Amino acid sequence: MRDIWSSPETLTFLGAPRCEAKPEELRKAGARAAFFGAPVDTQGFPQRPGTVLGPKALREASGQYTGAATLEHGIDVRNYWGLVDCGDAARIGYLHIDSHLDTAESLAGSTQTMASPISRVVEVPGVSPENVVVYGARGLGNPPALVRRATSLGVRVIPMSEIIDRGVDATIEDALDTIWSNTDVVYVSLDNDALDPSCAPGTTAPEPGGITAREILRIAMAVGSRGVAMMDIAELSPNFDPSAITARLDCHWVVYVLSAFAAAIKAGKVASPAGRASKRAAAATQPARRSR
Ligand SMILES: [Mn+2]
Repeated sequence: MRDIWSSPETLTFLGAPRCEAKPEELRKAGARAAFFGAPVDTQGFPQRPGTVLGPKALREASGQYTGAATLEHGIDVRNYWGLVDCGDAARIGYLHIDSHLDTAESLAGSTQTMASPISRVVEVPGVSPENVVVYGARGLGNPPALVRRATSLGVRVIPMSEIIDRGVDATIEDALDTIWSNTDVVYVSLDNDALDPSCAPGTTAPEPGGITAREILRIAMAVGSRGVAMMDIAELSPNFDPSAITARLDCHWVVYVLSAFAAAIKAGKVASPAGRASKRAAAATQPARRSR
């Protein structure tokens, strides 16, 4: 049976040569026009999904013509415009480690608030709610309206209660499977209030009953072993932590993620994010000169 849902990797729009979507590459190719796919279904019309297949459909349809010149003008637009095909925009997975759902549409009239990251991230082109996970939600900071909104947005919530029941290893693997499902890259955000205040008191809204220091290092290794394109750390407030253990734990988070990522690249389990990183990655796996 013919596979109508996918097209060969080699199929490009109007048979145009492939080109990376970078200004220097486009200049080098002499391109004055480029085809660039954005295979996403937005949440604006959830009853009729399908636009995720649009770029492939255009490439397939264009392959049914022998040329690219109209009867009226007789100009081959591929040659005239130096047309190239830049492939598709990356689909992005997003892991949000936080005691808060952060699904508020707006706060006090503003849509860009500390309680709205999930509402905003699902609006980013290339991000589908089915690749968004909130991990570690708990406590009194999640009113029913925000719980309902998490459901209506279609993001996956793995609450702290589930992490306690099923364990860190099983739940973080589920989270990673979800954010990595048909995506090219992932973004991981760690809010310090996901952590238990006993190990991370230096944060704006400490909530009891959170992820322990041991558990977050375990999570870091799981995250790193799959690779990560972007990371951030939110809500680090050193003024609430005279012992400075929160910042030290955050340092560990970054180093453990990058270390597990480097080990996975070295073992051939994941691809290096860029060829130029290979030498640096190899250098970074040399034994550390000093430790404490
Ligand atoms: Mn939070």
